[in-house]
Amino acid sequence: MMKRKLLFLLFFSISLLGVAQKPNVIIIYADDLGYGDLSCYGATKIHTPHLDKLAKQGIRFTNAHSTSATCTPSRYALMTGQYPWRRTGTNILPGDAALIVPTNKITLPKVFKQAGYQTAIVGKWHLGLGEQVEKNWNGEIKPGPNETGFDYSFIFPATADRVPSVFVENHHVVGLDSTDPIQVDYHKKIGNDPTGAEHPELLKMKASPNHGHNNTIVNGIGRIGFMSGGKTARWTDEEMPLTFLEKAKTFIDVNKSKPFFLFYALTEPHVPRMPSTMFKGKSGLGFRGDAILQLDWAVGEIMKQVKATGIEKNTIIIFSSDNGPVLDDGYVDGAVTELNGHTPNGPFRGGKYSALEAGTCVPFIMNWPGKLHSKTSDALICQMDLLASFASLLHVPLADSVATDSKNMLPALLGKSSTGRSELVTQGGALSIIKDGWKYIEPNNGPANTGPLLTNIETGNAPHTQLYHLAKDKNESINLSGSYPDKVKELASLLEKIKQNKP
Ligand code: NG6
Ligand code: CA
Repeated sequence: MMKRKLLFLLFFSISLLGVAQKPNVIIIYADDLGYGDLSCYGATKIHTPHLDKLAKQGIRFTNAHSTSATCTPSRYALMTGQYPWRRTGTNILPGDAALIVPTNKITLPKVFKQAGYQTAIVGKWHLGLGEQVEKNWNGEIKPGPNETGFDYSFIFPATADRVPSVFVENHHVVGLDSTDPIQVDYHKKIGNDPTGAEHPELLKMKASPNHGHNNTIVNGIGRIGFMSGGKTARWTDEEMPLTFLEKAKTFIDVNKSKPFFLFYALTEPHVPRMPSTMFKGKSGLGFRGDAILQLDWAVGEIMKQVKATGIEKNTIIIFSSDNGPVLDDGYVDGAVTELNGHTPNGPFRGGKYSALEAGTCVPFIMNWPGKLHSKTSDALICQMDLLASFASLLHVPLADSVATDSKNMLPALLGKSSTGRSELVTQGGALSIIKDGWKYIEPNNGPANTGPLLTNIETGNAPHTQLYHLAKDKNESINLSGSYPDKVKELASLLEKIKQNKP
């Protein structure tokens, strides 16, 4: 009898220990940060000491990708472990869109929940809210992040340049005065608020011509979409990083003795770039550079908080970006005129919106003090793989039919293997496939450039076949499709199979 009790106690304490040892996981996800935007990725005109430290202590990946060259599809894939282009309606969403993440399927935060974690998202969401476009912003707004796996959410609904320009905590707009209800419309003006088009003299930052961004003015900045009401709830852009940081730090502190997963989705350096006063003018590269310094500072503050709460050794911090860089994305903010030789693309061609490498090849840092050795890894990995990788780390079983595009890359993520995925499909306007250091871009009839009147980025679109030997030609400058017809055939047919879900 005694023996059985002792054995039970032993097992009980081992299992408790097991729980206590599960690492906390923080994913810090930048918005529109390019491969070349950090000094640890080769930037010389801008200095990002906190991210450099994070990278130096951990693994710096040089061949890590978002699935897509814009925000919504990349975030959809990160959440669901599925290629976003398998489903329609996963492109850049308006601010009033309905939720596009299924509530009845596995998601990245649900993997953590199944392993007993507390989960939270703080920051940008951009995956829709509610059952439909027409919704009451003044009541309970659901489903949203809380229905897709997050115990706690403090978000803004879409992008910083889209209305409604308010924070939503769990299911409610923060700081809303019920006598001044919010209304949102993406087709026509609503209420009496001035718009950027009618009253450009009221703007503190001009909208670029041709882009739009001239609907309702919030905090002196013209937005995409119209809103009325909610005056007390509207955000001040300059305060946004501090607000998100405070929420993230509090979540870490409150949950320091449990395993937790925090998705800290920064707004920088997405437009409108309106940094806090302490960063305005600091980079010498205009507000885009200042926003990058601000982002680096926030990462440093999170590292400090992790240390201060005594959980540094047991906390994984992952840093990445949802898509590549863009300079003029809608506002006259100095990003183009004050670039000063900075190269957000790093060694790549293209950028945000592009099928070329700068669209999806982004910084990716994995930090786990005490567990990982300082290393640079060329393994081909994708953010979408985090779902299967953490399921493996935490022994959460995944049925064969779920999150099928997510691959377990744990050995690569932990630096135990330099081998990554056998292939990856990336999405700009066109789809591409990368395999064994080669890249094939599907022929398509889209424009070759987004145009000098807009973002002025090479899209990678071409009506003919493109094949690049990325391993030797990161810049995708020599199209080898004529010389390697067999390679073209192999990659085109593999892409077709993956599209039909039969890899
Ligand atoms: C584009 C917007 C751009 C930005 C982007 C979304 C125009 C002309 N441009 O449509 O400013 O909001 O959508 O960016 O409207 S993302 O990073 O969230 O994908
Ligand atoms: Ca983005």
